[in-house]
Amino acid sequence: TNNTTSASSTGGAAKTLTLGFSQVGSESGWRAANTQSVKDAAAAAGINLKFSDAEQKQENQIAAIRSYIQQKVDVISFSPVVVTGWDTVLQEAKAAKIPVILTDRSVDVSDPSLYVTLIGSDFEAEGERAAHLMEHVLQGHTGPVNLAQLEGTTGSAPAIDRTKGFAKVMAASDPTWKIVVTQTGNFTRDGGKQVMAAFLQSHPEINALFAQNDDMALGAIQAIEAAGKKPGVDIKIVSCDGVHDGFVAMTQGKINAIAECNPLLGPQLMDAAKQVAAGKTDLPKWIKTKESDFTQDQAAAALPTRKY
Ligand code: GYE
Repeated sequence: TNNTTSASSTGGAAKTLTLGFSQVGSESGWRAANTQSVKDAAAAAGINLKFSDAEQKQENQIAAIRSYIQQKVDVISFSPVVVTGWDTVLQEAKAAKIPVILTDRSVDVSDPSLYVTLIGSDFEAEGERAAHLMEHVLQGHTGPVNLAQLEGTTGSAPAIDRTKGFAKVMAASDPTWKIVVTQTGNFTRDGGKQVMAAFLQSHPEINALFAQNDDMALGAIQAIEAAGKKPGVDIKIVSCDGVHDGFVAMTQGKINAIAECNPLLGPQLMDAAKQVAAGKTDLPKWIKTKESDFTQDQAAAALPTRKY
């Protein structure tokens, strides 16, 4: 019989799936929670995870993906730092017959078959939700609203789409409300602090801030306090994410509202990786994350149950 020859490949436990994951970096609390979720979910699913941190640099992500191709991993996943510039390396993965799953951020590619699915949030909707939260926070306000905006990493899907969603709602809002200054803070606390300090110098009339993530809001709060103003009072603040420190700032009255963006994508990624490795090709092209809005009055009650 040929039992002996087939025993090594078909007998015993199923082959362990190897997933190569290229993370954006470690720029924010959101990212830290996302990384932890991916690592925990891989361990729980019995998936062999190869993990690398690209330090917010596209060339590092491309190098990591190429190395996963060389190592012949079963599935590649990455959270693309920016939307453009992926065609070549994704064609290489396709030629090597290694399926690619995007998490968190989308790409702009000419051939959609270069990735199986995107697991992540609707960032344009988050920008719209943030703008509606700003309207809520400014209810009853009289006089002009001079908004500052701290954008995320230039060219990244969340920065592009949150800017778009926020602007769309603002355009239909009170015509005296204006975005007077907008610049990237690269999704970091330090970036938020430095850029906000410069904004306060050049535009002392600012009385509202949309920070595209909590970390930039937290950095901006330091700059606002250093300038002798009260965050959440003199300058109303709305941000995205809903990480622990963002919630704490809400309970302190320093952030007025947060449009949540859920980083706990690990379990869905492991599920999708298993399906794809088993040959399933018809996953939904976009597996959308569910999330909520939070205002100051809800923060204290919600804080103990927050998972990140
Ligand atoms: O909002 C920010 C992080 O891509 C949704 O990246 C993610 C964003 C998140 O640095 O905090």
